[in-house]
Amino acid sequence: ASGKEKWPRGDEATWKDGLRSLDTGVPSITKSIVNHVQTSLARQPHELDNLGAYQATALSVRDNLIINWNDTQLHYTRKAGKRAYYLSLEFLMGRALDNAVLNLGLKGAYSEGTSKLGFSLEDLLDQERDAGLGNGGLGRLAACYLDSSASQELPMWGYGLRYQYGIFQQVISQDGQQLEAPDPWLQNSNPWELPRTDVTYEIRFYGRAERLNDGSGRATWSGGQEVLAVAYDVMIPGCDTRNTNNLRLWESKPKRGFDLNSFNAGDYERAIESSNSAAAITSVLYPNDHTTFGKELRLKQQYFWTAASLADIMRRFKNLDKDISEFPEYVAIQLNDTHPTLAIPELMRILIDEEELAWDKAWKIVTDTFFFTNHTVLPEALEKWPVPLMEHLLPRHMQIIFDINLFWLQSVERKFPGDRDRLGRMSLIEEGFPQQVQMAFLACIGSRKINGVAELHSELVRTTILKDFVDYFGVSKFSNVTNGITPRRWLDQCNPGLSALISKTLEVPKGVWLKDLYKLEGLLPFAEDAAFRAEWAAVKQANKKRLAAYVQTTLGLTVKTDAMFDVQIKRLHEYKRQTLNILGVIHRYLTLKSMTPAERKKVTPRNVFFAGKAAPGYYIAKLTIRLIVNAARVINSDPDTKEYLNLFFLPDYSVTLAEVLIPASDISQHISTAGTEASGTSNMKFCLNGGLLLGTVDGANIEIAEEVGESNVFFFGHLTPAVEDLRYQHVYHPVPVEEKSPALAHVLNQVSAGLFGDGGVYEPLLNTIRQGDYYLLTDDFDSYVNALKMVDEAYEDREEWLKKSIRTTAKMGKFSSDRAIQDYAQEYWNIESTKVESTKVEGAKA
Ligand code: T68
Repeated sequence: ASGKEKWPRGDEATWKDGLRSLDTGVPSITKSIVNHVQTSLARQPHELDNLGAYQATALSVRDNLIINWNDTQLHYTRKAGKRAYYLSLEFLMGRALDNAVLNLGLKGAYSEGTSKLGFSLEDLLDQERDAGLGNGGLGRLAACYLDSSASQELPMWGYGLRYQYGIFQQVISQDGQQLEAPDPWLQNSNPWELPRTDVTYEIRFYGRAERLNDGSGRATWSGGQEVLAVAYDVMIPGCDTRNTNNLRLWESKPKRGFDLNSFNAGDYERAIESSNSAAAITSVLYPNDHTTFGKELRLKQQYFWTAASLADIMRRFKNLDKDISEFPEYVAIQLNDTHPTLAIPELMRILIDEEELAWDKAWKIVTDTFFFTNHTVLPEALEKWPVPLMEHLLPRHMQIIFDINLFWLQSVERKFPGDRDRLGRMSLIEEGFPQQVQMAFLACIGSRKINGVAELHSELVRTTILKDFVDYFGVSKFSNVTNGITPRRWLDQCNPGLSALISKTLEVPKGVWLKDLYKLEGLLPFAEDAAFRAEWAAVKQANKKRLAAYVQTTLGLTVKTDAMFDVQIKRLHEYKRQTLNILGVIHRYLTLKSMTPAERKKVTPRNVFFAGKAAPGYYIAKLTIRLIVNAARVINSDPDTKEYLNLFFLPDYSVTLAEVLIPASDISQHISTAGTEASGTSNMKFCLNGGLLLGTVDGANIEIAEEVGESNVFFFGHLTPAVEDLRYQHVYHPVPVEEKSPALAHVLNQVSAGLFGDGGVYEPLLNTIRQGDYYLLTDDFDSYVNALKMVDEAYEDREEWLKKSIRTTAKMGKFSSDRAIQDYAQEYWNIESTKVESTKVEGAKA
């Protein structure tokens, strides 16, 4: 920072004297906390509770973040280099305080400071509500990438929506059913955001689009509804650096508080209606993953957010005073799935209608700017929007999409003359009643590169959903970036015991290995060291006790901590096959029941944990939860078996709950039907924490096995190439479950017969297996049960198991999101790291 800016007014020395520097020492930290109690919160010290103390502490930490954030933004502006923007409808951030003090390197100081004031920092951390602005993997991936972008000192911003209500809270009813309650996460005010009431944009919906018909291709768009987008900035601190990136979230507001015309006419209802509908746009996160619903409000969210973000990006670019043709040299935009695809026609609209560029010039800029990540090949998850809906809501964009499609099909025709089938398959507009816009196709042709999120998945993208597009563009446009996770939250923060043991063993400060995760390989030789294995085991044991304490307080159930901890936590979905797991548990229960007491004594005791939410309208997924909960009641209270098998469904899964579950696991399950889970990211989190993996040959499981060695993972089930044929057989040559897997048939019959209460309740779930069996449970059940047996046997050899656990952690370097974000930065965005120097704020007191 060269400090060339002029001081706008007044006495420079007085200004500089007033500037604050970071609070890093305990005395300045306590002083700042007390200040916030007194002024920001207007509370009396003697009546301060944990919540108040959390808020004051958070505000104090925030002051530090703002200083770094401000310097970072100034630094990026002065650099005037290329920036990347990550557009995601979901950012599943979880809690911020622990992450912030750890990344700032101030956890010790804050802990000492709060304890001087009579509060334990750990209690205060527990006061924070999760920012649950996402459904699952896709949203959490975006959050990990933010952490890595700041830690890697990359000039990247996130853009998303500031939902009033995040992912719903899950409540389990008496009879085991999921109920949903709203998540008013902003209720106690949110110290981690900065409202920027000065950063606003007007966003239009509906109205009329009229082509000028002057040969320019331009059009005007007018009338309709206009709403206001207001920016809220969330500071993203990097680890062991001052670089603090920005996550900008948009809130919708009515442009005017009241529609005065209606108000004057006495129509009060209508007057507030316009303000209601504007506020509704960002009121709630859609809780459906892997399905599309075609709801108008969802499309409104998508346009509102992409239009506000692009307007903001364009304004920042214009400040650089460059020719518009240079836009892609200063801006890279990553589309997180197809949700932000409207950014493509929106940028075309800006370039053509506002900047008055010719079509080809505009299209070149667009296709040099965008990059697109696909997260699923499941057909029901591929976004399509009805043409009539889009025409109504976004008339100008629909025109532009038709124009894009016209030019596109013309060029396909030139490349493959006379191939009518191909033209039909590749059209952006799918024929039907109504016609629909295929968003993945639009994202594909409007982007410079397309990637999947693990090797197998990227290959499936190339050979299935986008095969024709690979034929057209050539394969180099389609590549892979295997997902990653941030080792800050997913090791150092959630498992401080293991983090400390690793630092001690590697003899390097954690700031070093946390930012170069391949350093974990240094643990490999220690797998052979019995004393080290004992320390490793002690950390795992402490984490199991922490989870057991959590279950005791929340569910009132006692967890035996000397048993194996077997965990499956993720969104409930048929393709993820929680049903396979629960049927496996029931099989184990029935087997135990059939044993003599002496035989049972040889069985490895096991605790099975489930957690996860089902989309509110997903009936079969909800039935699976009900079966798990009701099976748990029966199994946990059976005196014959309760020494050997216990089952827990932990309600209201969240990032924060994952932070307790993951470090405690001995084995975790990632058992999707082969070819259906694009990557999975919790598999990486478990392995990083020394949990072993039981899984199918799918997604990133494959690459984890490549890294840690197949002898350290438990694989089972059919492989991807077999899936299509097996599905065909289920439909055209069905074989009864009794013949294919007598063991499974027995389990299904016991559930039907009412082992866990009225069997009729579960018939629809059981019938998905008996008929059609799209996710191939019958085909994989026996091999699954066999794999579980292998896990039992391996667990019995205590020392060998610990070696596997250590080797697994040691080989997780590849799965740091730092590696992934550098892949994007170098291979896609062409942006460079730029460090904010550790100088104090210019002129500020030391
Ligand atoms: C997940 N996708 C993939 N989608 O399922 C998972 N979808 O394999 C992968 O590891 C992860 O993305 C990160 O790449 C999702 O999480 C959604 O949540 C979602 C939400 C709305 C609409 C569609």
